Amino acid sequence: MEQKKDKKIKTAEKETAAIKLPLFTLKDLATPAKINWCPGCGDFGILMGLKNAIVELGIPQHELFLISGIGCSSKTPYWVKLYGYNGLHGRALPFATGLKLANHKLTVIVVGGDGDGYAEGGNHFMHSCRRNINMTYIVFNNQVYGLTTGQVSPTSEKGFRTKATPDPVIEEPIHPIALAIASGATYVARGFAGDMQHLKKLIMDAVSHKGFAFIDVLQPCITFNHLNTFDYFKQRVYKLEDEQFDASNKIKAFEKAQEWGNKIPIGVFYKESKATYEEQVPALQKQVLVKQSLDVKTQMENVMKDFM
Ligand SMILES: Cc1ncc(C[n+]2csc(CCOP(=O)(O)OP(=O)(O)O)c2C)c(N)n1
Ligand code: SF4
Repeated sequence: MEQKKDKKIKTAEKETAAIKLPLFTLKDLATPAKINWCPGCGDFGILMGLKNAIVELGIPQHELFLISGIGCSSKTPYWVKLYGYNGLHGRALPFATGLKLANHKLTVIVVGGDGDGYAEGGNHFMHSCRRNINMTYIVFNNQVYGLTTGQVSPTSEKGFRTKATPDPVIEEPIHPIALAIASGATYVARGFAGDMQHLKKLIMDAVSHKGFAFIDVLQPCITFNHLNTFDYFKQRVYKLEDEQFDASNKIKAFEKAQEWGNKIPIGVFYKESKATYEEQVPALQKQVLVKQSLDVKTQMENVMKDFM
């Protein structure tokens, strides 16, 4: 009788151990700051996708760092309880690079708008892709400058006009997916703010990827972009995984990246396994930089000797 009871207790203990409880819940990621995006903005879907992905990934909060530039989308770090930094317009990626070099064990997620990432920060985007720094970059692409009330951005479509930019755009937009592939990013995907579950999975996949992971997210700005709306995208988006797209083929990925119009693909365009930047920096192989002791005196003496 006693033996049977022991066996039952042990089985129950084993079952309890097998259930993987989340380290924290969505509630733990809440901050006291009030969200001031326009009600109905696409940014909300991305925020929920991001928070759900963070909970499901189960990376401890103190090992995660959320970095942004300036813009409506760049306010995201205020509303997710992690280490965070709301930086300068267009300069989120250089800050993230510095942080990764100082402590490459941190999981770094960078967020911001299409103006921030493809205009003011366009140069940094290209070089972060080719360096293959192990971080995730999520661009909230609403094809307009939201925070500054509706100027056109590098992804605004030809013919697009806003109250702030009444003359129609005469330039061709850039193709962020094609640009990222051509620049050497090792994970390139597109999500849609109106499909939170799909976006959550992309974010989890991107954060788990070793190397520079980039997700361009279609994010309707309901206040300043009356062309690329939720309905516009709902009628056009389809999932690459539904057509068994081969994301290991760079040429095919590049070809697919050109598709924009009546049909807009979302999902993973390209994925490749390659050494990261951090793995190739000799000084980082022993220990994270912040934990290495600095013999400042000897180093300064050596620098002075070089100049003498
Ligand atoms: C160096 C610099 N240039 C311009 C600005 C003004 N500015 C602030 S946010 C912004 C654009 C925001 O658009 P986007 O990055 O697309 O983000 P959204 O607001 O649409 O999320 C601009 C031009 C600035 N703060 N700093
Ligand atoms: S201006 Fe546009 S992007 Fe900014 S919060 Fe409002 S709807 Fe969102």
